[in-house]
Amino acid sequence: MSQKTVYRICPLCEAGCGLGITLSQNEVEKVRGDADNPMSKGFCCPKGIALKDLHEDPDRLRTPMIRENGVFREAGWDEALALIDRNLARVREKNGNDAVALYLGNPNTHTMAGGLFIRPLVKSLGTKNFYTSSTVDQMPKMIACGHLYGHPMRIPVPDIDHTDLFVVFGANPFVSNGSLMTAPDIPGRVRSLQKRGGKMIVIDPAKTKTALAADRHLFILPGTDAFMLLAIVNVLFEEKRVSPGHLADFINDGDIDTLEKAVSAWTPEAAADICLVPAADIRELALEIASSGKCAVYGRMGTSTAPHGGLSSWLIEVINILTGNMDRPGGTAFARPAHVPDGSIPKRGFATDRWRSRVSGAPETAGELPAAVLAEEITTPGNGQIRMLITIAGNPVVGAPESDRLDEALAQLDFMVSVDYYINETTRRANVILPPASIICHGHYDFFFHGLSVRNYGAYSPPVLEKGTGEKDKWEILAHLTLIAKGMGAEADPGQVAQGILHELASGVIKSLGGPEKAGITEQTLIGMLSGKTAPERILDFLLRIGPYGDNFGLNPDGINFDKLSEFAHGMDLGPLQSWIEKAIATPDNKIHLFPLPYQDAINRLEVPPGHPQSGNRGFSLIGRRHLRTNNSWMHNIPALSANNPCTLHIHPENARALGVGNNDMATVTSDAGTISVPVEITDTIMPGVVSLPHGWGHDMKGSQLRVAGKNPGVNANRITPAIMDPLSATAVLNGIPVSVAKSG
Ligand SMILES: Nc1nc2c(c(=O)[nH]1)N[C@H]1C(S)=C(S)[C@@H](COP(=O)(O)OP(=O)(O)OC[C@H]3O[C@@H](n4cnc5c(=O)[nH]c(N)nc54)[C@H](O)[C@@H]3O)O[C@H]1N2
Ligand SMILES: Nc1nc2c(c(=O)[nH]1)N[C@H]1C(S)=C(S)[C@@H](COP(=O)(O)OP(=O)(O)OC[C@H]3O[C@@H](n4cnc5c(=O)[nH]c(N)nc54)[C@H](O)[C@@H]3O)O[C@H]1N2
Ligand code: SF4
Ligand SMILES: [Mo]
Repeated sequence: MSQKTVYRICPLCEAGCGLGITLSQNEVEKVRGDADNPMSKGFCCPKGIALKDLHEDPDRLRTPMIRENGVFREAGWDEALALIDRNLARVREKNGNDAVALYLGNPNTHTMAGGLFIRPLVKSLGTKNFYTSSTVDQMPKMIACGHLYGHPMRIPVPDIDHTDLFVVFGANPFVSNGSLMTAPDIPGRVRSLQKRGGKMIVIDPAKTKTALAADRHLFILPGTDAFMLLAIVNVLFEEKRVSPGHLADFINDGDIDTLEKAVSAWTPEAAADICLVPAADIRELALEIASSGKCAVYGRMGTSTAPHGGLSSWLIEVINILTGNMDRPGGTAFARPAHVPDGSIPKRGFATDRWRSRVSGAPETAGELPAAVLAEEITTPGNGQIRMLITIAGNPVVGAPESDRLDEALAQLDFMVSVDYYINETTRRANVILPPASIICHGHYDFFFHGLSVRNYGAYSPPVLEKGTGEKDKWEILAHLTLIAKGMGAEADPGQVAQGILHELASGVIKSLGGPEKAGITEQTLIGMLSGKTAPERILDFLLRIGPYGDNFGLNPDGINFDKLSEFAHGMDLGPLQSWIEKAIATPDNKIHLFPLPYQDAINRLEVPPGHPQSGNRGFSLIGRRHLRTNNSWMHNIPALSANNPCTLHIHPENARALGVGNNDMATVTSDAGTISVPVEITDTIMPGVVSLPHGWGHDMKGSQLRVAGKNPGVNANRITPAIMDPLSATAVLNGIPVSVAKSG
């Protein structure tokens, strides 16, 4: 039998490992790590291997589904799209554009369709009710970077391959494989760091796999990182170790003085009481950061989706800036991906709170309203109430706070559409589900994660297999929805949306050259020069050609384009991270806005969080936990990934003894939002007074059609997550939640 191996980037998580996929006829034989991929060098994880199982999963939808009288039936695309068209028009006519909400989940960032075709859809829906998983995730970092550097996606990445000191606050990249840091094989990269004499220090309320591999691990009480980070800044000033180096030209002196005053009260001693990190350890860490030639301070979920997440995410940047480590090889730096032309980010100035949510007045951030208010916006009557919801690659019933309330809210909608592979906890509420073709039948280019890569890198992966007859690519589905939202009907050709994107790009180029006469070229000629079979490929070709390494439509013959990139089956290494702030900075005045007003106010208002003993919490502080074989909520239908269900409550032996609970006993965990029951797992890897639960479980909801996941459902942690937000970023607080724990009766 004829066998061949094709190469592609894994689209499941931010690491973007190279995979070799062996095909025989039209079947996937096996998946393994691609040893020739310059970024991942053969590394991959069990989820990447499971791409075969995802592709073959009998529960994965192959045709649109329509729900009638509570039961789903298969439908054709024409019927499904026409039904959406009629209902969208009906709801908008009666209730206005804001009555239609859009929720985008995490996997959108892992598809070309998500990178290219979401923007036109959002524009054509014209609704203020735009939600994404960013507000249960990295929004605090986006907002901090928006203020500091001018754009929410100008996020510096730790140069883990060249740093001497890697300081990790609230992240577990040995398990998550890294986030806002595309670096396949973190364990290998950390080993190299240690081999060259460098160190990793981890600050986390749990002794995670990452913490176990670290040179030092400091336990910290959940939700108190902002206090410790303020103390680090305080020490930098006190010990005269503020030394921004080349960044000094980009910072106003006044900002540094104001900052020095603002942190003056936050000595390590003051912070130690709150964080339970000894003052000497905080001081030592601050001095190590200052003394290490090349240091990268990094923070993820534990610093963003925790109390004061906005402040912590900003303070991490501040420390990297004050020590001159930002925009420096070996410190943190902006990646320079091949598809983002230098200077293409408009220097408009950054602001949040440009509008507010209708019911509780939560601020807009980066054009979005927070996922934590979605439920109340659906259930609260009045002008602007959400009556229809479109979810795309999202499972907010599991991923967002107060899940029970959100689930009940979805049941009250007039109409709901989901673009998804499965009938799961969220999509079971949809009237129509539109499934994209299998994950390996799409071409792949990481529009988001090449911009967060620890090395500049580009890879295009063509579809591994042709999509099945009658299946649609994700971009086509999004384009159909866009045209429907534009009032052009269910039958309009999705290619029009792609043409629109290409024309917009071409007209931008011609405008930058002083108009068609001066440029001596038309939009049509530029578009006519493009390669690529599919619309996403042609748009990618355009972006690559005008990008920083591009062939500039032939003006730079050595540069790259889609055809050249495609020749590199394992992707193209574009070199290590560089210092290039002069070009990368996106603020209107080309300065780093070090200490924006909202952060000044936040420091003035700073209070010990509700989950803290000093706030009167006599119970526990609940945090989250990820496991290697999970990917948020959506891969538990793969037997190889869900056999050992890790959905247990981690609790310290001392606490377990006091409560009289043993391993595998059921415990009830109660917060302001509700109560759940979950098996206990006693471990001294968790700090006393803290308990942890993984999220993404709870697959036993009536109507879900996940046969494997349903057998081993676990419990949905967000049933007890209250809808509380960090005020700076409107991001949900998922860690540091006050709970009581008791042995189940
Ligand atoms: N296997 C697997 N990989 C994944 C995912 C998955 O579900 N499974 N999800 C992907 C996604 S969408 C994302 S966003 C990334 C997330 O990537 P990470 O942020 O690296 O992953 P987490 O496991 O959430 O790590 C957060 C850490 O913060 C700690 N923590 C909790 N509260 C606090 C606190 O208040 N302070 C401090 N300092 N630490 C705290 C937790 O103990 C935990 O170790 O992972 C991605 N990769
Ligand atoms: N308590 C707690 N809650 C959390 C977190 C936590 O740490 N603790 N983490 C948060 C984080 S970081 C995130 S990112 C969110 C994730 O929350 P969401 O992004 O809302 O949901 P996921 O669980 O990632 O589910 C993704 C959905 O997309 C579908 N899907 C997968 N691939 C594709 C595709 O290519 N196209 C389409 N159309 N659909 C696809 C899947 O079937 C699934 O229904 O959860 C958040 N919730
Ligand atoms: S680490 Fe992430 S990108 Fe790599 S194989 Fe696993 S899921 Fe895929
Ligand atoms: Mo995430």
